[in-house]
Amino acid sequence: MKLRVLPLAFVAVLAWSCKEKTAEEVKPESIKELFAEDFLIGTAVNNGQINGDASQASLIAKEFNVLTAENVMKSSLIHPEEDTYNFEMPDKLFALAEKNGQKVHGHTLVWHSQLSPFIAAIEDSASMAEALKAHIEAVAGRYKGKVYSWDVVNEAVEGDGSLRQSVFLKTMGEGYLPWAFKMAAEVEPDADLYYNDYSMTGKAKRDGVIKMVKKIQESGAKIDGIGMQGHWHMDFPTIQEIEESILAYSALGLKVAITELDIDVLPNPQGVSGAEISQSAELKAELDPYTDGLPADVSAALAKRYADIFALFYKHRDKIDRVTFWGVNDGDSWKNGFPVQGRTNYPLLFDRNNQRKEAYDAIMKVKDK
Ligand code: 9MR
Repeated sequence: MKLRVLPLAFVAVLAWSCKEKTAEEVKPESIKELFAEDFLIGTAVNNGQINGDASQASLIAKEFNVLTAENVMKSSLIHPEEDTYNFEMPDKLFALAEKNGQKVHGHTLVWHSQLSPFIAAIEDSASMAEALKAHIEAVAGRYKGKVYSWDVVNEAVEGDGSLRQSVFLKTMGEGYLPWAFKMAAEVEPDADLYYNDYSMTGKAKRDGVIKMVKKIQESGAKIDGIGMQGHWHMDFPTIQEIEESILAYSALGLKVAITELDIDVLPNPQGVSGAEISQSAELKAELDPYTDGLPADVSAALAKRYADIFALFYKHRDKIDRVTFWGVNDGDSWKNGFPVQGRTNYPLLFDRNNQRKEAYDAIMKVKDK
């Protein structure tokens, strides 16, 4: 009797341990692996990270498969004067991405903010076209064949759906929009070309963006995608508003990317939403409640919010090409300074010591359901 039981128990243990091993082997070990078949997972990188800051280098390589320069490819930095280009940091970004086997998303070619002062001062259409052409040729041209996708135009639509009264609109009229996409496609025909903006879930703005994009499409210009900056909050936009927007943009026949994702956990000063950098509010204690750490209930609520959002992204994985976080850890985030300077915010997946947060673990379970 004893002789029969022993081998059976041994076989059972062996079978169990083999099964465990197989399950472990296929278990994704990073967020980019989890969604490898679904969409790219990206992050914005700052100067320290581009320079290879050792405290985050392996995390960035492990978790993300596409990088965006948080600042160094914006015109005031990469092209501060008419005949001056600063390619040192962007070149380093491309080298880092190559070393890590990551793609690069280019941000951004035509944007009213962080705009080179000499372009901001232009007053006539011909000079503006000439300056933007030179800018696009130099910047997109330098990285031709190395960029996965470009934000060609950034933040050209207001909350009410009207076109922003930017220096581009004032000098060139609304024709600057299709013109910019045509110019980008001439210089870099192989990258996906995006229109990127914040507050993309508001009805009026969404309608305005769709109207504008249709005109770009009707002009024959190449446009491949819509970037929805995800500078969102705990209770808005709703999952339904995000879903309706993904569907509406996708219905244009374009890819959708969730760009610049972060979830603000702090009280929102009245009248501020989106990422209108010109807005600001005064620092008051009640607007900065978590200076000593994120309370457990808020951490759990943030984890649920991220899980709900990623469940939606996963549901629409056939429409979504990329999800990019706007920063790696909470300490890096621009949200510590906007719209109130000097707050302690917790919008990302890694804490100030680069440790995974509850929100990270919640996202890693999204596909189990
Ligand atoms: O995160 C960026 C921050 O470091 C800069 O100070 C800021 C200046 O405008 O730009 C931030 O990134 C913005 C992005 O380029 C475009 N969408 C809104 C983002 C947050 O302001």
